[in-house]
Amino acid sequence: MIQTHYRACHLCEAICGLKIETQGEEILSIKGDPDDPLSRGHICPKAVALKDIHEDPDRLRYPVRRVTGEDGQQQWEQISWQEALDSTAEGLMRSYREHGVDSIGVYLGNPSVHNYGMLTHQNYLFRWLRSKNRFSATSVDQLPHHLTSLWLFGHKSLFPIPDIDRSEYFLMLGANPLASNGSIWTVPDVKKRIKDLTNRGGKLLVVDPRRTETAEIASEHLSIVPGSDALFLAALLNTLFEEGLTNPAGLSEFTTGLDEVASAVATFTPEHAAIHCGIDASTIRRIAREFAAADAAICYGRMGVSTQIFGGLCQWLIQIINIATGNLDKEGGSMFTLPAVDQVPRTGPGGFDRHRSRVRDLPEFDRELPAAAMAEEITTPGDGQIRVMFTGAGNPVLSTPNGRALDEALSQLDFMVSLDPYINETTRHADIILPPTSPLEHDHYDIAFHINAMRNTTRFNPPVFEPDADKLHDWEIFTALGERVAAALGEEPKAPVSPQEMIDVGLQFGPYGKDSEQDLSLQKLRDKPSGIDLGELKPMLPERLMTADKKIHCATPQALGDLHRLASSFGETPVGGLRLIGRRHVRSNNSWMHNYRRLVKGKSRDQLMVHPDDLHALKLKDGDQALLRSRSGEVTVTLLATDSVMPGVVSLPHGYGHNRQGIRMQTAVKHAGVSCNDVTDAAYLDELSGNAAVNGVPVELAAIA
Ligand SMILES: Nc1nc2c(c(=O)[nH]1)N[C@H]1C(S)=C(S)[C@@H](COP(=O)(O)OP(=O)(O)OC[C@H]3O[C@@H](n4cnc5c(=O)[nH]c(N)nc54)[C@H](O)[C@@H]3O)O[C@H]1N2
Ligand SMILES: Nc1nc2c(c(=O)[nH]1)N[C@H]1C(S)=C(S)[C@@H](COP(=O)(O)OP(=O)(O)OC[C@H]3O[C@@H](n4cnc5c(=O)[nH]c(N)nc54)[C@H](O)[C@@H]3O)O[C@H]1N2
Ligand code: SF4
Ligand SMILES: [Mo]
Repeated sequence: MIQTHYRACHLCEAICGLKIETQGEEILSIKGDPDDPLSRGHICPKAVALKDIHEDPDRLRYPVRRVTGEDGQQQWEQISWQEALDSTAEGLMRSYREHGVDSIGVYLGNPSVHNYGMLTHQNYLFRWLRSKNRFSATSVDQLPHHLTSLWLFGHKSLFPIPDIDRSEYFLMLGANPLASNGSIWTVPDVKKRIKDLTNRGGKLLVVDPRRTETAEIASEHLSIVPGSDALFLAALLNTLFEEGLTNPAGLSEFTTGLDEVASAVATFTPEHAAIHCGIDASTIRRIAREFAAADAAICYGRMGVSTQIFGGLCQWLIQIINIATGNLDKEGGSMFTLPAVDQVPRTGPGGFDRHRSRVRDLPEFDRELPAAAMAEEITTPGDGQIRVMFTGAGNPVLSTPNGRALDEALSQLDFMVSLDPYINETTRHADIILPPTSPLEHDHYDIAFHINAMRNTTRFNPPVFEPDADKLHDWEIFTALGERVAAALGEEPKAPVSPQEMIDVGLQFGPYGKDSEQDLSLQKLRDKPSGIDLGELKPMLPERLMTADKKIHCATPQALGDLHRLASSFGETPVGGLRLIGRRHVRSNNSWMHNYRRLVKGKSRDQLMVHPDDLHALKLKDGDQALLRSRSGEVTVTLLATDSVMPGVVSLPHGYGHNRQGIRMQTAVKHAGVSCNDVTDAAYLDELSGNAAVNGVPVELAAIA
């Protein structure tokens, strides 16, 4: 019998609705669900990979333990769940007892945010292990967004979301939604939405060192020197104040500090920015005027402006521009969501710099230290040294700066455990790997991404396949480990409640719950598997603010202080040199989607893009192999000549580098590429936030001798 299942895709932030047909254990087809009120039938090529993930013979079905065979080679032996969980708890507790709780390091990666059971249940374990040495992909990613939201709006998750469908002018920096499908901006079908914007006479202006897929369909593209965006943004703001173009309108009633910001940016002239950005002063002034003149405008920036040396300042300046022009909380501007399961009032606002890393004195955010500090915290002896690692849904060897150093550091640990379905660059160092059920074997609710969505909707989906009795979900693994650790500590474990029960409570007591017309509950969502529309975003300030006095205080001391660092970093002459940036491709996803034949087929996509003028100057040519080196490392790359990158800029995607010993991902190994993070530098980061600067890294390119 053919069955139809409805399911949201969990692979990226667009959370597209899918219609999946199955017969018995077989997946017959995966298509877009036209009835999903958010994605309206849109999907990208990655959706079909859900079948490949589910069926992948390399995906672990049972826990494994690393052993040394008679030939001296590393091997993996299958063990029972009982043994795997007991040994894991023992390994963690041994270090806890002998060296204290901070000897346990934790790294959680990106898919943990796309898998709601991991979000709801990680604390079943970590509430017993309150180590200072916690890390996640946040600090190689969106940390500056959290900080800006905490400082300006009082909560780390109150993100202003571009209301593209009602906008007139969109200034986009360092984002390529045509490849990424949007980030901190859940916007399925973004290409059509951009086309609709320009067709109705609106404008999209993309600021990016590369003429990306998004730049190609934009109204205008401006190349910018990597790492100089904060100067550009400060100059925009300078012009807005200088020319009397600011108008916070209704926001004025609950906003303070814009005058202080105006004086702080008074020296950041367009002429000064032009020296470093590669965008002339008159263009900067024109953009400021266009932005101010538009009825509704959006300033938005993503990875390219977050993961660079002024990431924190860039994100803060972006929101100040939205506020100063009255485009925050306005239809067609940047707005706040009201999700059905609303984390904002239920979770802590987040905190910053309450403790620092032991070796380099880097600030924590939300009880996590910068991932760039992980390797040194493992290798530097002393009190609080990490001796044991727990990784979950992460591959930091490929995804964090100077991954080589981390790769080596992980091999020095006393014990390591990974909650992960694959033996990859990171998990190959584990003593035990705990593989969860396949994504299609568990239910799904998006806790994280509805808060970033350009429309309020909600959907819950039951599993497509029932897992065998001897499989565990990620959340069950956390619960089972938590029970064991609690027992070892002589504590009473928390009684397990399933993720779906938590969602049911969240829905019923949320903004569309019992006390509202919608009266949402899990049952209501089950009855509408394509999701329920909760309407377009609405103005919600000042009520939605989580600041103590319900005001936005623009004169953030940390950001104003960082303007001094900005000024002193850029003098009167251009910095020069070659800069490395990253890129994404729609058929790939971070480090873990190269094992699916349908996604990797076709031309290779891991070359280093170089401008023909730079190639000529270096006496290199398209297709050559060359050495790409930085202060921290060197890789051999294949060159791709293209004028889509500006001169002085080279681009290499991250997430490759599968040619290491002991990886069990047959297809990925055949499309190995090199890891961009073997060249990025753990010491090169945004001093304000601690976020890694994986973009704009100073590099050299040389012929192979
Ligand atoms: N140079 C450079 N570096 C970057 C970036 C960049 O642009 N340039 N981007 C950064 C960004 S934005 C991010 S988010 C990070 C990503 O960095 P990470 O989160 O560290 O890495 P991923 O590649 O997402 O690896 C995901 C891991 O989770 C596993 N996994 C997949 N699904 C599940 C699941 O359901 N449960 C469990 N338990 N495991 C699962 C996979 O097997 C894989 O091991 O990389 C960052 N690094
Ligand atoms: N297909 C696919 N989709 C994905 C992912 C993926 O790996 N593949 N990863 C997902 C994740 S985890 C995330 S966080 C999002 C990221 O989503 P996006 O941020 O939209 O994606 P990126 O392609 O990293 O875009 C960053 C852009 O910044 C530019 N850039 C680099 N340096 C600078 C700079 O100094 N200034 C400016 N102005 N621009 C700069 C780059 O050229 C690039 O075009 O994508 C998500 N979606
Ligand atoms: S854009 Fe592609 S990967 Fe992202 S949610 Fe939609 S179908 Fe999945
Ligand atoms: Mo990310």
